[in-house]
Amino acid sequence: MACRTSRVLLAAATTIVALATLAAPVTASAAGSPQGRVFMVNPVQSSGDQNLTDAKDSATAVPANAYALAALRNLDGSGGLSGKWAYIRSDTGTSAKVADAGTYTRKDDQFEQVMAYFWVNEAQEYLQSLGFGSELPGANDRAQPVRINQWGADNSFFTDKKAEIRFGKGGVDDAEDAEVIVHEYGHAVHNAQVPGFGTSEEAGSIGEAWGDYLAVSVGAYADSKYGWPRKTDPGCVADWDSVSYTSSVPHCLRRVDGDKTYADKVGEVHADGEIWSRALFDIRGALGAREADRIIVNAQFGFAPDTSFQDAALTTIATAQQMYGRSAADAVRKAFQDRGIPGV
Ligand SMILES: [Ca+2]
Ligand SMILES: [Ca+2]
Ligand SMILES: [Ca+2]
Ligand SMILES: [Zn+2]
Repeated sequence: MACRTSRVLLAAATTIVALATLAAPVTASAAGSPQGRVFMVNPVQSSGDQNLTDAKDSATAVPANAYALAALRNLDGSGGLSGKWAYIRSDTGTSAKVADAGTYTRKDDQFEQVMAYFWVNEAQEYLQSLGFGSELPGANDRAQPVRINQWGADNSFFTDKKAEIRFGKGGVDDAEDAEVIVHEYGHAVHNAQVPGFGTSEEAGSIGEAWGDYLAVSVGAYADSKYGWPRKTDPGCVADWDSVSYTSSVPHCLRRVDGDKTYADKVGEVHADGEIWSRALFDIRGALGAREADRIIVNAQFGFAPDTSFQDAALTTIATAQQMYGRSAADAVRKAFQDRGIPGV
């Protein structure tokens, strides 16, 4: 199964320094991990500027203050973007060097490689911080292969055959938006939790919803941890990638705070995923990010590959009851009832 994003669907932290100028390469911090230049989730989200455009991948289309330097943790010391939770390959073009990771801009193919490494590592570190891989079972706690296709289409996907994520280029290069990166990583997490997950339309919709929700959750975690600005709605997914294929403002690939209910199902996984992702977003609103995400991820271990909304909702409610008791279970149930999920 390939789950598509883009136009169709589409640590012991060290310091972060917002760049004042483009000519300020910092390749390594004296005290710890090497530094990479990344977007603070994405440049639309961090600036609030809905008029940013791709401009054919030009470096000057995005101001220097949209970048930050952040620690690249868990590297294996090989000098490339290979580490405990991610390793990056590029089909064409030169592979990024860790020593240069603080110098790339968006016109460099290596920038997307650095973004992919940083955000996959960040996503797994977030899951680890929730207890997955220690107190709770690991959720894709392995080195995730990621491939950047320089000449590929404007499409990204996770392939369960190789358990590999591939990021396309075109429009805004997909790996310039952390929410696209983490969405795809969400599919990898699901597949690791339940091999082959997503064989029914409703299971596929849950997969798309989870990817969108994880993207929002990891972005919020990083914003908070590093003190990065967030100037767009928390419910908007892929504010930057979507500038190339949306005309209305704000630019969003999808939202996790929409009003769809079960009655709005159309039989397409990305569209119907917005029913489920809103429920996840409401659980977060009711219980807070940490408790909500521990319940949501832990419940997913119990989903059948072809689960229905009803069965998955009931499993999530039962997981909340078992982990946090009655009031948490009631909050989770209400979130699914508000979406009109039958039988909950
Ligand atoms: Ca680029
Ligand atoms: Ca794109
Ligand atoms: Ca966003
Ligand atoms: Zn997807």
